[in-house]
Amino acid sequence: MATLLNELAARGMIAQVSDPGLERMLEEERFTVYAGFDPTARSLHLGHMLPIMGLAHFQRAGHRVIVLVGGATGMVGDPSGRSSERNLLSPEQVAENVVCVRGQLSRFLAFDGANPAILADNRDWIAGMSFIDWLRDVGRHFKVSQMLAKESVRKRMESEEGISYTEFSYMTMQAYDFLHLFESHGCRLQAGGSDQWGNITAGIDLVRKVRGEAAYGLTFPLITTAAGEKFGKSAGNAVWLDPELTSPYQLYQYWVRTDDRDAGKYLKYFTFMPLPEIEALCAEHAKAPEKREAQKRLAAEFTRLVHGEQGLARARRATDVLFGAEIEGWTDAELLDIFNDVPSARAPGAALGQGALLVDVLAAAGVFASKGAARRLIQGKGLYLNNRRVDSADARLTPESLASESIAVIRKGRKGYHVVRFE
Ligand code: YSA
Repeated sequence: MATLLNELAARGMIAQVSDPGLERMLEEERFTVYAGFDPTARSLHLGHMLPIMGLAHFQRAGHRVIVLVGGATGMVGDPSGRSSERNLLSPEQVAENVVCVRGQLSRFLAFDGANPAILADNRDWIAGMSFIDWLRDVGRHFKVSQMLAKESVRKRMESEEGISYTEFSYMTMQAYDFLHLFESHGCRLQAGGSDQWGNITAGIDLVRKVRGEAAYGLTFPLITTAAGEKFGKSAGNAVWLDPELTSPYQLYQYWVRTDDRDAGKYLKYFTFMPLPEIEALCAEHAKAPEKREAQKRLAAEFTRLVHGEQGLARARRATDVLFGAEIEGWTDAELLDIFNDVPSARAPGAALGQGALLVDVLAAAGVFASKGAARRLIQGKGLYLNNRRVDSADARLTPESLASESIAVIRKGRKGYHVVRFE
């Protein structure tokens, strides 16, 4: 049997460990491990999923897991991995984000059963401390020279903008969290992306100084794409876990578009598929990459993990529509999501009840330059209404011509989609 760290390493999920003895200790003792997430937005994004998957592996191996949402640290802003100062969020914004992020985190780990995970908020132990107490009880354990040597601070000190005292102090808060969780829950291990190394080691040092005991750290690699683009971005926008911000269909499509060079890596990171199964799938994929089997499996596994079986079914049904499946029984919102980048036109809703000629309406709406052009396409068997071929140039619209509350989808030829909104 592979050890937990062996398995994580084989999945490419380990960047650094603070102590080579950690692998053996994790086999011999049950550890409590934590990772933190700052509520900087109302949703987590794909990058956050690597530490979450990491924690899930720990939980599956029988260790106790704490997920921390940074109600206090989110008020300050972590300088790690950032080249410029953050805009401070308002207390109301942070509080609102905490609620949303907590809800998301609670879905990926087991919070009941024999080994339940714990959800913590550092606001609970930091917000009540006075500034004077903080400087006397926490601050005095930190040497400024060591703080300045951390990469997160050093990089910013070298930049023109520098670093504010606020962000400079961030690491003391995260270090104090580790000490607090050590004392309250016997937590001896902190995990996070590799940008968190400085904050994690600050906590390890604090536990040693204050308690004279050993604590450990482990980081996951920060994900970058083979093409050198920022991971988890689609056309410059973050891919979110909140279905209101990134629909299940968009999420599914993000993974389907994964570069062949990244597919195997992401299957290891973002699914619980056993490694031999991933290797077999990748071997099959290499024989016929154009089928995108590895990407499709990745998209399916991940969409199911985040949005459940129903969300996956919706994403797949939406994908089928783009490949020509008949379009019926959708909502306007769903269709606008699927066809978000195709031209759209408006037509009068009355045309449906009056049985207007399709060619007249399409020409008036600007989908065709003229009625003649529409007719010619129908005669050439190239016009589709809701992905059903229009067989007659005399076809008329009816209320049944709609695919949702107010939308009909027109297709010219194989891929020329237009959305027509009847209002
Ligand atoms: C941690 C511990 C505390 O006691 C208090 C607060 C924190 C939060 C931490 N300082 C932080 O700011 N984390 S984060 O909200 O920016 O990201 C959450 C986790 O996702 C971090 O471990 C981060 O390294 C990881 N992450 C984000 N994007 C990533 C990624 N990991 C891998 N690849 C990416 N692209």
